[in-house]
Amino acid sequence: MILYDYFRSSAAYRLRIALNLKGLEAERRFVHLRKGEQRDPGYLEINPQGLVPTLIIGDLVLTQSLAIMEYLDETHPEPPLLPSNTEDRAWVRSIAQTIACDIHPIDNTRVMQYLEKRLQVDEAKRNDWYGHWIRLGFEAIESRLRARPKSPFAFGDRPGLADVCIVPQVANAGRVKLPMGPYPRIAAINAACLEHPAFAAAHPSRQPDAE
Ligand SMILES: N[C@@H](CCC(=O)N[C@@H](CS)C(=O)NCC(=O)O)C(=O)O
Repeated sequence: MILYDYFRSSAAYRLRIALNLKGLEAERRFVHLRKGEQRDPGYLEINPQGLVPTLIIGDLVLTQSLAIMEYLDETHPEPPLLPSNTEDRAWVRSIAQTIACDIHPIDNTRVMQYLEKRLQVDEAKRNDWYGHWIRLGFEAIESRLRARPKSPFAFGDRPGLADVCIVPQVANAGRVKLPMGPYPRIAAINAACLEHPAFAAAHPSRQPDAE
């Protein structure tokens, strides 16, 4: 199993956590996103979107962190990343997708670089943009978490797909010093997860390519 990774990539961070939760080890290949290595022809042959993560298992090339994590959950069911009940699975996926489909893509490296280089948006405005979309998503997630009984993790007593997406997104929020006060449930889940060894080992600062 080969993981194309970058320490600061929150999508790759999700997958690192999921692999750790499943007790799976991958050989790591690092793609330096700030140097533009994701657009090297060799990498584009592997992942034509020029994004990390990519997971290779034998002849199988897997892209898109949510799709990869669901694949891993089906092939390595223990411990499960999703609840057993259909309705609960839909709820957990909706939290994960709020982050992976609605917050993260608008704040992605290539979007931020487009704002900077093509549209000449200055750093303060770029940070405003970055924080704005996180706030909007976090408000919705906080409200959905509040509507459920309080639990250590997003859904129940063990971490799953929602937590795996929340923690890297909170790390991204920290990069623009977004105050977490308005999101006490998200902050508490993040704190609980950071104590968990699978999350701790996946932290960007603990990766071999960390700067
Ligand atoms: N939806 C994709 C997003 C992957 C993605 O956007 N990865 C970012 C890093 S977090 C990336 O490779 N960005 C490179 C770029 O924007 O040029 C997934 O969940 O895997």
